[in-house]
Amino acid sequence: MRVHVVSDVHARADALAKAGDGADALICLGDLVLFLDYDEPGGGIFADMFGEAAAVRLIELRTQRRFDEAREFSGGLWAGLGAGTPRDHIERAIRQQYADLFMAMPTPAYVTYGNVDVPHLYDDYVREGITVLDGQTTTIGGRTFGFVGGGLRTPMRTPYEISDEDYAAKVAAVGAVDVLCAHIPPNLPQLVYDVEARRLERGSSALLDAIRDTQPDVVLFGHVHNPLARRTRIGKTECVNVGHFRGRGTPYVLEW
Ligand SMILES: [Mn+2]
Repeated sequence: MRVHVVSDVHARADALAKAGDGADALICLGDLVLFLDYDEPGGGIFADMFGEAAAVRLIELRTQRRFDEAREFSGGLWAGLGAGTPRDHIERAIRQQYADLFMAMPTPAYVTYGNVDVPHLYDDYVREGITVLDGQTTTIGGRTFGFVGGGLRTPMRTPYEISDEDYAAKVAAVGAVDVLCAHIPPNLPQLVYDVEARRLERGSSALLDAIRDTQPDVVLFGHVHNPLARRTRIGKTECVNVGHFRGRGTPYVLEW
């Protein structure tokens, strides 16, 4: 059995279309949408709407952790759009990305949400052969897989951030599995520190506790685009950041 795993696709529909070549199934750990492109500020929904210079400015403010100023800056731009609410503008752009990505996605695919995803929009684009799982399990090639989507609260206020309590409830709902899949890493410093952004992203302590308690064979996640460590071991459990698919364009391979 060979499964290809991607995360942080961020609108790479071209590479996503080929990500299942040679695999029995595809797993996607979320972050399909590209809102702000930290690597190429001219890309993404924000730059499409307000231009590259505005995107550079917003990235600068966020990188300097000036989150209140960042919100004030982007709020002013949204207000200047005039007719229609900002929500309408951004939802149209996100819908276009989901339409392209779910069309390109190889099947069978098992998908969970990232912190920049908008779960309530999925129903309009998910098609035959694509299964969306969040706080749920499934069996792939005789092994049980658990999926925990979304991120935890941050000052960035990305669309799918939930409370630590709600996140822990999803981890508990998944329970003991062979392979545990999440968007964010277990909360270990070497897994949550981004060496490019030079900051700690949010990892989950509930995931970490569950790994220690239930010892899955493998834990797969993404979210941290340039982690200090790509993998680590917790007891007998191999923990792997499957990589920033937008940047790499190739999937992580899991075989058994
Ligand atoms: Mn991401």
